[in-house]
Amino acid sequence: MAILFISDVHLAENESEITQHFIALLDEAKTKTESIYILGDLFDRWIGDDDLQSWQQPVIAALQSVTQRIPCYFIAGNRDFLLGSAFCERTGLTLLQEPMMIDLYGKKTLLMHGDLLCIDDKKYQAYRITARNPQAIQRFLWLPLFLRKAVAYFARCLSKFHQKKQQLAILDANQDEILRQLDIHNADLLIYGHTHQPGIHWYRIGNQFKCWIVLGDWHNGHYRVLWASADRLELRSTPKPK
Ligand SMILES: [Mn+2]
Repeated sequence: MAILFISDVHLAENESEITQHFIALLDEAKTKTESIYILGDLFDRWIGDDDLQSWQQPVIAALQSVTQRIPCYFIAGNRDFLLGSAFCERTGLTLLQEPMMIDLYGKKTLLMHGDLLCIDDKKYQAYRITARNPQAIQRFLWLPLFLRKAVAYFARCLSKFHQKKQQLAILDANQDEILRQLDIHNADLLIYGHTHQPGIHWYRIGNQFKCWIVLGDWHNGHYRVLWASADRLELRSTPKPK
């Protein structure tokens, strides 16, 4: 058996191939895994559980079908942190807070979306504190849908503008922060996504090894997942990179 980790699928109405592949992956995982962890940015945009659209129906049905058999956990990303209890009740997803510690076949493992690790991007971290304030979220969700759509559109434009101005290194996870998080949670392994820089990293402290795994996104024609089993951790990409 295995445990499947995915993040940054960025499901969207105009990305039907990604949606199809995600549904097929859930179908495969149903029989080959014992649980699934989705570490954020499953949806490219989420402005409230009441904004259901017809293209999402097959995704909801696939999630329902999988959660009837195995647990499927969700940690919110920066794009879909407004995904709430109504959607989780409908689909059977279990919402987890971050950072979340789990026991992964005996390894003390810390799970995050990953944006919290990008501490060099001070403007983003300041925005994050404001945007994640429970009262601010409540006020936003009270707005009618058309206003929420407009706010989300402008926020996305500002974010794109901000990212263009920044050096890539500032938008990446900070290694000292990764090691600090591993240390304060006494974890052996950290799994996160967000930065779209998939890879497995090792770091030696004395005679101890710490490991962090960055999940990949699903764009540029590659569908990236992490299959974890008792004896191996494997980042898979479909199709295989050339
Ligand atoms: Mn993200």
